[in-house]
Formats: sequence, C-alpha cells, structure tokens
Amino acid sequence: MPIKIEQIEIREIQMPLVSYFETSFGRTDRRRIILVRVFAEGIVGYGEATSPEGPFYNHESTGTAWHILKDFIIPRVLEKQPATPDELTPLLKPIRGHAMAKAAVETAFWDLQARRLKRPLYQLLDGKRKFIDCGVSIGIQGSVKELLQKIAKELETGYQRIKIKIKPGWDLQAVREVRTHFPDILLMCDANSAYTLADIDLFKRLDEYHLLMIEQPLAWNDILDHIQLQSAIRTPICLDESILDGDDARKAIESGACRVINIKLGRVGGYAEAKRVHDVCRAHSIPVWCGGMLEAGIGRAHNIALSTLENFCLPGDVSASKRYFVQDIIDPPVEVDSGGRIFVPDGPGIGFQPNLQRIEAVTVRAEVLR
Ligand code: OSB
Ligand code: MG
Repeated sequence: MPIKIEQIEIREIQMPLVSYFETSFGRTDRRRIILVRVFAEGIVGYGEATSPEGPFYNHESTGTAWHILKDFIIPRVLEKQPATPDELTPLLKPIRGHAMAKAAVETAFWDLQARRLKRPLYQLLDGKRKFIDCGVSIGIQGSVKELLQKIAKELETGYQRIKIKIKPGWDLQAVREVRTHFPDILLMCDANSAYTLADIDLFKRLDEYHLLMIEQPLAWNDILDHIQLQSAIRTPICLDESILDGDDARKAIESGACRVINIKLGRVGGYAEAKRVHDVCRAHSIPVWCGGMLEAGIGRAHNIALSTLENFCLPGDVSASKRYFVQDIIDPPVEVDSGGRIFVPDGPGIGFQPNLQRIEAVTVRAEVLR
C-alpha cells in the first residue's frame, strides 16, 4: 500500500561517553550522532547513523553522513516516495559507498514499516530469538592492571564474552596477562587493521592463547592478505571493516580469508544487506555476531532487532546503555541481565520509546526536509 512520506528530519546530538573508548585508530570521548526521523501519515520511523566522528574506522564521519543524507539521500527519497524498505533499497544503490548514511534512513524505514503494521521489527525481519547473548568490547587501557579490573567488572555483571582492542605495543603482553588471570573465559581481540603480513609471527604466537577469534588484523579494505594469514594460524579470523556486502562475505569465505563475520548495520548499509551477509554466512556454516559502533539508544535498539536472526549464534558487542551514556535517548535504556542477555522487547517497531525531551536536550543542529 502506498504511503505519503511527508518529511524527514536529520538531527545531530552530542553526548559524552561515560569513559573514553580507545582503538588502534584513536580515542573517542564524546559521540556526535545523527538521528533520522521519517514522518509518514502520523507515524514516525527512527534511525541512527553509526558513523564515527572522524574517517578512521572507514571513510565515513558524522560530517560526511550529514552531507550525504541532506544533499543526496533524503531528496531522492522525498522525490521517489518509496512505500516500503524493499522499494527504498534500489533508490540508494546508485550512491556509491556511504553505507552508514544510507543505513540511517533504511533502518528508519524498517522501523516505520513495523509501526505501520503494529508489529515488532524483529518479527518483520524474521528474527527468531527472544533474547540475545551479549559480550563487551573493551578499549585500550592505560595499564594492564586497569584492563584486568575492567574485565573482572564486566564478567561480574554477567557478560558472556570479552573482546579487547589491540594495537602494536598493546597486544601479546595484554592477551597473555588476561589469559593468565581468566583462563576459561570466551576471549577475543580486535586490531582494527593495525597490522600487516610482516606481523605474522605475532599472530602465530597469539595462537597459544585459545582466542575465540582475532578480528580484522590486516587492512580495512583487504581480503587477499587475510587469506594468507588465516592459512598460517589456527585462531579463526573474523572480518569486520573488510565486509561491505554479501558478495564480500562470499568471496572472503570461499577464499578462506576468515571463519567468522561481524555484521554491522551501518557498515553494510542497512537490514537488506545485513540479511544478505547473514544468509551467505549461514549457507557456508559461518557464524556471525552483531558488532557495535558506540551507538545511542536508537542504533542499539536496531542492533538488538538484527541480533534475533538465526545465524547470530555468538555473543555480540551489543551491551547495556549505561556502559556508554549516563542517560540514553530511549526509555527504558538497554539493560542486560545477570546472565549477560538482553530480552527483546515486544512493542511495535524497535520496541523502545525515544525520549523526545532527552533528544531535544542533546541536539546541536536539526533540519527538516520536505
Ligand atoms: O571495530 O568493532 C569495532 C567501536 C567503534 C568503532 C569500531 C569498533 C568499535 C567497538 C565497540 O569495538 C563496540 C561497541 O561497544 O559498540
Ligand atoms: Mg571491529
């Protein structure tokens, strides 16, 4: 059934993180996040751009997402008036790259569609899980002692899997100490592309610590070198940055570049492509899990919906709101139980209520396009 899309709003909010988050590409202590609201016939769909502040994870940033949304994506959508997420996808295809900007609108369309049908979004996606299993991603710390303390606290809270960020100078020693203190936990590390094949000996040595996987050790846009690395080590490689769509997943799996894939809605441009990556992986018996980009509540709620799909069979990086923000922009905030699980809400759409007062209070700019 057709629907009139009356207006689309983009809004930048800024919120400090509870504590800084450091990766091999840099440190973040304040998030600049774009929220998208699609207004249609009295219903509003919500999306969030997961682009980081600067172009250091991939090429996108808060500023590029704003530009591409305002000057290209939203005018196109308003002109063409897609009635469903399925009609939206081909409209976005001619725009090369900028997946996170696209996903902000695409996920909002899915939320809108679910609210129109008065159904929870995860059901529309064919999600099967009633709860999702949660791990945490722990940034590079000032000292190994602080790292061990953080890990102990997260395990006490109930989180099922620990991921630590690594970079040259904060790798083998950190992993060794963590493994010594926590011999049996599900442990993995994420290099965010900080290494090259010249570091192959380091990865061979990491094989000793029975890591669940090593995430994105080599270049952000590489698949070929990862084939060589995977063939030289026992620990499974998980690709994050390198997998932008279902075809990338197929090529990486069939060539032996990885044995696990992390799916992020933003990185792949939304649910349609996330489902393709998911299905390719399932067809090859490759497990997937849901990654995170330090999302505020809207993006976090979308991650929960995505994580209900069948092949999300490893604990992901989706965790409680309070690990990131003193107050989130949704009610209730995302909470994790003592078994390290998030229960999937059964309300319409993303199932969490956007807190409009809170959103207004943290807004730094907003534009409505008609
Ligand atoms: O590589 O998974 C990553 C955060 C920002 C950019 C990239 C990554 C991450 C995380 C944090 O690991 C995941 C989260 O807690 O949201
Ligand atoms: Mg990663």
